[in-house]
Amino acid sequence: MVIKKIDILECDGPLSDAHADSLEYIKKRIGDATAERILEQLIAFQVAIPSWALGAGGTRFGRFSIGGEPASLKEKVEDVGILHTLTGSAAEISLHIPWDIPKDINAIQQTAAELGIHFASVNSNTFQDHSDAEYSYQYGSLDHSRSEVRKQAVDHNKRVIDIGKTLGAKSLTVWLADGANFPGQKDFASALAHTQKSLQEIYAHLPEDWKMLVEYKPYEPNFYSTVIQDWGTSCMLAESCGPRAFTLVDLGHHLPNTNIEQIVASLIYRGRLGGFHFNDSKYGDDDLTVGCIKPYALFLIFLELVKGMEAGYKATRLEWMIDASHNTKDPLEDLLQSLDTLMITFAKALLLSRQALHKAQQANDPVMCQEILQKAYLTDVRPLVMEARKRAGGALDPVQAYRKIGVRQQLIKERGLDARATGL
Ligand SMILES: [Mn+2]
Repeated sequence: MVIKKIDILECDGPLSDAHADSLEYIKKRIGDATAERILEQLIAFQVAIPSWALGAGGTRFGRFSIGGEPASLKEKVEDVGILHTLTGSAAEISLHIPWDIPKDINAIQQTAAELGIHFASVNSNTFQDHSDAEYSYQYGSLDHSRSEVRKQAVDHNKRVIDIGKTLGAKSLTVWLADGANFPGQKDFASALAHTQKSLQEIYAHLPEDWKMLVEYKPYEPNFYSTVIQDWGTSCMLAESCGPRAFTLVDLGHHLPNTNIEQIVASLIYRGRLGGFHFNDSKYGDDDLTVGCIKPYALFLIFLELVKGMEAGYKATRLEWMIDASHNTKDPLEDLLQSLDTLMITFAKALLLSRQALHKAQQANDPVMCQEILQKAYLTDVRPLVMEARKRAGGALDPVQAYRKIGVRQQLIKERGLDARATGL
């Protein structure tokens, strides 16, 4: 299904006057030049959609299909096309291998090109057994005690790089489930040493213009220990590989109340922040809609990101990705909400007066520091986000347009009620 421009304009029609008034109001408050500066950066802001988040996610207790799910990679790319058409900010798709191995590279590239979609980081998967593999990953992959299992996992990562190359991707994301469920089960040091050596072998296979992103997670699916448990371990491993290895921060991969914005600042300081998996959580790796639980924490994270970017942090083009799972919402509607929140939060961070904050910090004036943060955070920047979408050809209100156009009903008609996305 392809959304027509005329349909979007029809949905925008009744909202246009109110939008023009709101835009004029905020422009008066923050000034035309600031508004235009923020609009420019919002229009350029592109987020990668994960290929595994376009169908119903489910939990270990069950899975509820939503109908019209994308059953092939082509349909997944088309779904990202729908999101991009409605928002102008989802020009990338991040693939999961082996869930999404392209069968016809040329055809998939053509579909993506027609929709203006690029291939972002490719994700390897050694957290489940592959049907064509000789060895099981039940007790680990890159960290495994047996060298033949480690070799199989390293070879899988090399293959993922090779597939990504044919699609024009420029990075590999590695997330390991490796760890232990019980005390005494694994030798910590040798598991870490094996992981480091395996990552170095994968890194050696990277093309010159590629980078490797190493994701960390404190627990789950192993509940006692995880080999790459935190940002420090990830950073240490990245540094042991070389200049094109970086840490990837997944917001849900932290213990409750972790100061993620400080982690971001430390990684930028070290030149090792490579990318993000955005989501939100209440308790653990809940993979909920971005900003639905802790919007202020997200704002503080964006402040550090914007500070780094404004200070010229260019160790790599930061990769912005969403990593979410949907059990009760239509995945496409949920992703539209996440994209909207990311744009809103980015705009607020861009609005903050960096100079004023620096001055207040130097003067050791915590009251004024907080005033400056609140002023930016409490400004309603939605008219700027709507305007950015409008200028990029998207809809003023993407969720409303999605429903008015009847996208899900149309997808169910085209693909059937039983269509099921690949994944776990
Ligand atoms: Mn992730």
